[in-house]
Amino acid sequence: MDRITPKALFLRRRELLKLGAGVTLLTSAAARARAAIPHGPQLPGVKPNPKYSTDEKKTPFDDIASYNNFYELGTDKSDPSANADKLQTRPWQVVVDGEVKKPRTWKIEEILHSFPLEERVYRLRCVEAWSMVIPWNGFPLADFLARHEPTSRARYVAFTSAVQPQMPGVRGFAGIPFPYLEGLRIDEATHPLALLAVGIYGEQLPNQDGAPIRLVVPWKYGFKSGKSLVRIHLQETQPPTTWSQYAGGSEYGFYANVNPEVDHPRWSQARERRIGEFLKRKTLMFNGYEEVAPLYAGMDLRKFF
Ligand SMILES: Nc1nc2c(c(=O)[nH]1)N[C@H]1C(S)=C(S)[C@@H](COP(=O)(O)O)O[C@H]1N2
Ligand SMILES: [Mo]
Repeated sequence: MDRITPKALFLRRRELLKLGAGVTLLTSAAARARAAIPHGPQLPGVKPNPKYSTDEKKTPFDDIASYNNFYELGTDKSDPSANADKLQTRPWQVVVDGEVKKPRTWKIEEILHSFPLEERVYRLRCVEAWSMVIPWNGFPLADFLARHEPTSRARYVAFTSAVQPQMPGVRGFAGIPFPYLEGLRIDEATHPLALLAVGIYGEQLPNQDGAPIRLVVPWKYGFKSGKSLVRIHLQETQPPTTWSQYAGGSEYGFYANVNPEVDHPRWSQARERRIGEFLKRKTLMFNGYEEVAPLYAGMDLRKFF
């Protein structure tokens, strides 16, 4: 056996320290939480939709499930995953009502059995100027709405997220009121890109990503995509939405289309940081989903931001 001299020990300690420093550098907040991020059950029968694919590198599962905005579970990025068990996802019901010929209260299991699941890889651009590339599993919102036969008076769709008393964020003052409310115009809601997601990477949505069912509207800032939905209400008038009421409506508009030319009052929207990348990249108009442009023909996107 080697005799370990004080000198050798010293060198080995130095090596270990160097190694330690390197590991610390590589260990992002997400990576540190990595080991602790549990995976949900696999979703059966998910078919990739090649129309909504991309060559871009997908954001790893652990980043998608540990760097979140979900104020009901806390306002720090790591709060929603840390408090994920404070969202109770069963039993779960989704009420669809308002301007529809067939209102219905769905059990989440009924929804999961009634709509074929696709995989769609979408960019997600948060208004805070970070982005991810996420392989969602879900089905078009248009298909879901059609089941309820919207009336001719259905011009808007209002989305309500769950409020549960044990959620840590809904008790104190998180800066916004709850329930979290979002809304779309009916032509936005029925655009083929608008998705109801129930999973990522072929697995049931992690709670922190909006289980058991959430909206995904990839050409709009992430805050338009309400999580953990309990009600979808079709109506004639534009619904109030959580962030568009913030700061007297001066900060976030109802439309919230990704637009590199319209800055947030407190920061630029021209560039974004893709999670996992160091250098910023240019933000694309409509987050790169230019096919939605006809929805806004004739509208001043600076006024209707
Ligand atoms: N109910 C609810 N939905 C929400 C939020 C929220 O705080 N509460 N945050 C929004 C914001 S700002 C973003 S960027 C996305 C983040 O989704 P992700 O955590 O799955 O990436 O969820 C959106 N949906
Ligand atoms: Mo966001």
